[in-house]
Amino acid sequence: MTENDFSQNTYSHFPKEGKVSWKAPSNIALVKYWGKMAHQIPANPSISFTLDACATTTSMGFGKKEESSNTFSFDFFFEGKPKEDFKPKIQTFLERINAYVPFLKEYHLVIETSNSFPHSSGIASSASGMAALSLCIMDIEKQMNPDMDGAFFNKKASFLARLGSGSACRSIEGDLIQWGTHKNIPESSNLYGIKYPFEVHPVFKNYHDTILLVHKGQKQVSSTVGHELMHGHPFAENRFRQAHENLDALKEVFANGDVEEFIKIVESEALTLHAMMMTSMPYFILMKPDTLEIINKIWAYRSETHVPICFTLDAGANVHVLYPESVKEKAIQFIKDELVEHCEKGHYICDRIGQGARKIQ
Ligand code: 2P0
Repeated sequence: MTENDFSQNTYSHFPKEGKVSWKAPSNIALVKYWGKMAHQIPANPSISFTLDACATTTSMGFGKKEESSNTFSFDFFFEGKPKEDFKPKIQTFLERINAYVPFLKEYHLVIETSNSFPHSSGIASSASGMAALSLCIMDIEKQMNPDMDGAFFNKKASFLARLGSGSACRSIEGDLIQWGTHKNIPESSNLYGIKYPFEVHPVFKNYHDTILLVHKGQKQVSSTVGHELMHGHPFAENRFRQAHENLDALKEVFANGDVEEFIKIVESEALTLHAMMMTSMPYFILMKPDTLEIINKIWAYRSETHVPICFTLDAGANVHVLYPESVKEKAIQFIKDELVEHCEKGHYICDRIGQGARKIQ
């Protein structure tokens, strides 16, 4: 499919008013997206577990304007309060998607959104937020075009979400989502995320992700700046090639349930992401001393007990601790005994792999 497939709009009617609500989850990348080209095209393919507990709920009220208009008009509320400083990001998003959902300018929108996780927890809300917003928009479009099938609905929601925030395109469906063209993954696309099309062993079907909130402050580097730093980065080409290779290697790992190989790839991806930031110009260290303490304790625990628990990182100091269902009790005990002391105010979030966004009401 190409961009054009998303701009063929046939509307049978324009509802006068209504309201739609969606809850979309966050996701955690196993092979990381880091670096992009124009129009939110990723520099390399990525793959993620869709999460369950960390989610954004968004409702969108819509009322037809009296007269046709060439501007967007919307009110925005975050956790029940008007939030003016979020509006420019939404405005930019609406402008980017205008060609694909031209009906939006015909409506006044009231957008209300809230997160299941605490604000400023260092958990990115852009993925779940842009996914929930895109699903609301698609829900309205579906009212105008009731024949739209479910597969197209999800694809276009992912396509729109990507234009808001790259990783958001992986937050529409569950449970393992791949985004970005890869020669050995049929149907893979730079334009939207797809459900991973190959065999996945049951061990990877109910993985846990306990998110250790090491540092809840504002991120030192925004993801936009981070992606930018891959332009002209001395290791960029090798890194992008490595992401392709890791996706190839994961095919067998997922099929066989090879948790040991999974751990090697996932931890290496996390450290590579941070290595890219440490070797860019300007350079950054986003890990905190407690991040390293946690990593070292996970390694020591794994080598002593052979419990297959591992970590991954986002573009920040928090640590995602990943483990299969079969070792859940042991992992939680270890986290409580040894890792929680490294969390800010002892805070952490128990999450797990999820099945994707859902409509509310
Ligand atoms: C990922 N991250 O694959 C990578 C790994 C963070 C670390 O995608 O500029 O918010 O909105 O497209 O998606 C975070 O970047 O960036 C991200 P934009 P996004 O999840």
